Amino acid sequence: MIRLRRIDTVAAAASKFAGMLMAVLIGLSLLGAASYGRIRFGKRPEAPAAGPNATRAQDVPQPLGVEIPPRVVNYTYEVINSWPHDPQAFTQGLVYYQGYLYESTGLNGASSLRKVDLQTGQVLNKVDVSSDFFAEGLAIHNGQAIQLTWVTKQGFIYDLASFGLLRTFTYTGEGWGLTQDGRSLIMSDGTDQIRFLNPDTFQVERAIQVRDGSVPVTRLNELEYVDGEIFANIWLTDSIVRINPQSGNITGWIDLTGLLSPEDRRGPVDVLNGIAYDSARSRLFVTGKLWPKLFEIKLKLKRGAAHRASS
Ligand SMILES: [Ca+2]
Repeated sequence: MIRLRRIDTVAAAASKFAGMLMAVLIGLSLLGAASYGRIRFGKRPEAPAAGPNATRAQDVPQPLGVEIPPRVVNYTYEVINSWPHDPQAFTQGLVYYQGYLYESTGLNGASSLRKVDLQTGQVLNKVDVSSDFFAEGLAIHNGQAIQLTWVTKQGFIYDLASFGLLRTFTYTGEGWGLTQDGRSLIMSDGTDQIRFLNPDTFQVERAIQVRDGSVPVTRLNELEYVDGEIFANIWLTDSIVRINPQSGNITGWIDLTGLLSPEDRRGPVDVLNGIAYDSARSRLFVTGKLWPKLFEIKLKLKRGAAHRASS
């Protein structure tokens, strides 16, 4: 009995010790969890300012150091209107401004700046660019038309009303697309980079690298600033991407496959290129190089598998 009691006592002591140990362990683990939680959630990076379609799972705890990419929305289109477009115009820049289209056309010997009537496609004013240059992107800023050239690192500034050449400017790299956000000129150069230039000095203020998730997206061509986002044609594709101008993140892919009908492709048409936006009436215009038509389109959500730059 004594032996049994002793065993009971030892068992009771062991049980008591185990209970205390458990309490200590639980306490330590609670402290650890609280500390870990502060590191894990307290240092979660803030989401950058994003476009209307970029959302982040703000309320869902994310693993330490892992950025959740913005949601990329896929769009198709609906044609609202179509109008004639000069099939000789190798469109490299397109702008809608105060009731008219302005267009920059490329190719050495065929480059020009044009003022175009939207509904008839009639060229109302035109100035030819020297055959030494292959004209590219076009933006209108402060009553002036600003035109890039492809590989000659020289841009032209025209008076918008007279099309008189006011001056030239230079830049580094290639010139592809050009638009403006009211403050800066926004320029693509065929890479995944978009540069923001001071419109008076043409100095680079900042640059963004365009990414679909973590995948760089290159060949960004004609540009348009649309309600706080940058739209860009991807050269050699039927796609336009929507880009967050702060982060460079792609927020949407617009698939324009089939926009130009087989009948309209009888001539020597080239690729989709040319985006213009009528901000007053929220009208989005698109065309292509040597396309016989220009379209007003409306974006529609696309069902099905997500398009990623890596696919
Ligand atoms: Ca444009």
